[in-house]
Amino acid sequence: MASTSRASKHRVVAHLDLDAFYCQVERALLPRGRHADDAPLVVVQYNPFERGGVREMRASDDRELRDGFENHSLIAVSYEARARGVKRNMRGGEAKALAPTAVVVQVPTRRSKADLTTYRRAGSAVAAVLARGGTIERASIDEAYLDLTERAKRTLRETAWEEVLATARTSHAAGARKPGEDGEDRGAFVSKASLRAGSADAPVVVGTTSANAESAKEEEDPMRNFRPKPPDAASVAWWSRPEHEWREEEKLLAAGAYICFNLRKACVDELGYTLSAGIASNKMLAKLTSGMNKPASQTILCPDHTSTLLNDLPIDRIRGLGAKFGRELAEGLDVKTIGELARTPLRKLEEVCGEERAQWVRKVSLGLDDDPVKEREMPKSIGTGKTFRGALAIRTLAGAKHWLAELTAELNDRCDEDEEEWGRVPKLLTLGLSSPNERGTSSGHCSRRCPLRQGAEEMAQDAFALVSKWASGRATWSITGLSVSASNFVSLEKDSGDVAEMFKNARSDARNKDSTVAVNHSRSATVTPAASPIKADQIDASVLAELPEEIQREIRASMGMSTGGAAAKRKPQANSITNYFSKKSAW
Ligand code: TTP
Ligand code: CA
Ligand code: CA
Repeated sequence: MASTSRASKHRVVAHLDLDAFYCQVERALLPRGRHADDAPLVVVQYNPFERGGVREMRASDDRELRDGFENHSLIAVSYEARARGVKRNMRGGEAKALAPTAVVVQVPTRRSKADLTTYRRAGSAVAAVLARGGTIERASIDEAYLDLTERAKRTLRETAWEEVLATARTSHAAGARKPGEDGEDRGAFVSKASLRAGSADAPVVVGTTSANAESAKEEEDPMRNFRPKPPDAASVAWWSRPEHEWREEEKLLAAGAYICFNLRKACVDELGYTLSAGIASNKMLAKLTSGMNKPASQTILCPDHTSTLLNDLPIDRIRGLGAKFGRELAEGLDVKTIGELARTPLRKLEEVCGEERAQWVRKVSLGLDDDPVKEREMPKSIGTGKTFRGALAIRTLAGAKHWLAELTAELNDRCDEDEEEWGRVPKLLTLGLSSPNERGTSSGHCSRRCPLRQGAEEMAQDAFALVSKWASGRATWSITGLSVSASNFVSLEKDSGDVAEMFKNARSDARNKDSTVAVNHSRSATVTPAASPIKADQIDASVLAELPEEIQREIRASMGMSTGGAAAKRKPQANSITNYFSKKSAW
């Protein structure tokens, strides 16, 4: 059927982003009743210059600061605080001057740095709810893309159009114009203010002082630009078209808006968090629209409105055109907007940025983006390393001990993050060591491994034992590179639904207990005791294949496994001590 095959290439992609994320998490952790629910709230960074070192504040501690916050910089600002002119990157003192009733909460700290575990866990709980909608690609600690195409098709088959429409029409329609309205008005939809509305970095639209903040008058309500607004007249007109005027792709997007609304509602009902969303035909456009009507609102962008939206859009609003490259383009071509970029002849684009990039820029300027929404892959190993060249080479066991403590502390943090995201724990600790004295290897690199015991200190002890043993066999030695990695992951057998459950428990416990208890508990239940040897069936062939050949041989030999085979023959990744291990992007 022609219409089905045409419809099948249309995608429905949503981008969802939590509103004032850290603030929402912190508000939920504050004792109920201590402050009004709508009190302005800001989250501040710890003070790195604090005399006597960074104050340790665990997630479960009362982290509300009543004084001494003047120089702490703001990393998250609630919408109530934004309404009073408070912006991200201000200092705590400035925030209090603008909003004297603001609640100031400090980010949790651990080992002299910010501990984002609580926020990550909240982000995972939200992602677990959103994943009910379709393929999810988490894009940062508080945002994700969803491919809603299949779900939208099913919705249109199974749900009455009136029902879909009744919910979907609560969304703003970006770039829509009222019938008869000419193009001159379109700037209203693409101005910096409308795109950035609600952004913590944005210039604040309404100025108000604490003196008139109490005013009951509607127009002096500082929150009036920061509360969810009903869609404007142009949006309403667009949604009100009779059904026969709707094209298939528009209906699909409307179904996407219906699904997205319900997912956002589930996040509010089940977890208490609000998100804003953009629904469009690709990731780039969805991301662009999700921030247009923050907070707690969603915006749909249909194909007919895309060029209107992009026409006056400053170049730097598009992902990939924000930094140096965008500036080079703007200067080289003397253009300011995406519309101007779209009208630049391809040849001119190629002169400024080369053929390949010109193609990309052309597509982007037309609102095209075929990047699929893809679930992030689980890394096969997590590792970290450091080189010590020339005079920096390590020549004493004390030196090795110091650096191993640093490396294993980082490795442990990353294992914790990995556990939260993927619900698994590593079983194999591999030490990588480079030494000019190391004979028998072409690269001067050798590896040692042992069963992995959870915990930074345990890992440091075990890695140090491996280095000590290596050094004890040599009269003189020096180490020019050290790395530690964790691999051979074993699932904790927690499905994604449980993440939300686990987080709810952690939240209710958080006030009097360390909120990591839930995770540690489930972890200890499945961890192999440190002393138990690694058995052949505990090693995943694909993990083994990722390790350097020397380590593969060693592991196989120690477990009596046969050497060779397809996995063993596969070329390992670059053997450099620092970039060998698959890096995991933090989010
Ligand atoms: P954002 O999504 O950029 O901002 P936000 O969620 O606070 O507000 P908005 O409603 O405008 O989306 O960032 C998510 C969290 O990441 C934020 O709550 C705090 C943290 N963050 C920082 O710590 N430093 C930063 O520079 C930024 C941008 C965010
Ligand atoms: Ca956000
Ligand atoms: Ca974000």
